Amino acid sequence: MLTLHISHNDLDGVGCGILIKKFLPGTITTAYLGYDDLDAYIAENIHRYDRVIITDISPSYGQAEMLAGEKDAAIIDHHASSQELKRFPFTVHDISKCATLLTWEWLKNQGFAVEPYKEFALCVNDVDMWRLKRDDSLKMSVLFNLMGIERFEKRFREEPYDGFNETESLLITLEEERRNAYIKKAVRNMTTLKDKRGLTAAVVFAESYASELGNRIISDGEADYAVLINAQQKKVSLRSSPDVDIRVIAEANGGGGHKNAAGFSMKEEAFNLEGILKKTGII
Ligand SMILES: [Mn+2]
Repeated sequence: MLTLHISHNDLDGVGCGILIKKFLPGTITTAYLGYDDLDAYIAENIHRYDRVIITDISPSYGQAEMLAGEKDAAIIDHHASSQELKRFPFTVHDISKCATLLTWEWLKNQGFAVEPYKEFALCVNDVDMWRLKRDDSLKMSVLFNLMGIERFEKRFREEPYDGFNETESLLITLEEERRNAYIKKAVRNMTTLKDKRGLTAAVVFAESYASELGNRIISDGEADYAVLINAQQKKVSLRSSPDVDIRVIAEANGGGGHKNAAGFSMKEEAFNLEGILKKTGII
């Protein structure tokens, strides 16, 4: 049986990949994708596989309908934007848990011996759902960003998570020090303003550590939400306090996410490079 596993290219998505590859029998090909690439990838690739499993990311309704008609399929997701896919019997959808934890439960329900991976799944859940009740979950995220998808996947397929080893701990410490210095500097250069809705927005330019920076700004309580602009990649990340819905801003700009954590790519006209060049007299 040839299985195509498609997952999101972040920690939670790769956590799903680790569990699926570790426990499901047969030949499994995993592709880690961003939200924008999914439908085209499915259309181009599924004819070569007997089964398709999609985790932490969801196809369009039409694409899911097509899968329901012709493939052995499973979709495991927790994003509110894919709620409507719940009506397909092969969909596991629960916004209260991360996709890695949902995948862990899905495998457990099928009788796979996933118990040694419970801590890993709970740790990913803690950081992906921004619970931050554990002191190792942000460190897990740091390690993921340092190692990259392939090395991280290999590491945790080979051995379940039972604390970090000495080398991992050192890497994490060095990275945390660098991150804290970066965040301090970014916050110092933050602009706080009132938006159209009368909410306080904190705007920061940041190429790195957007999630951590957003989280810091929100937990400091100085703004209702944070706008983190990555000028290099023309991406905007949004983080908000629990009672403020910033997904509406992301969706109005063609992006998506959750109520308190969302993002979008800036269109050319929104990122006014020409304006900057003109105002500086370069052109
Ligand atoms: Mn997720």
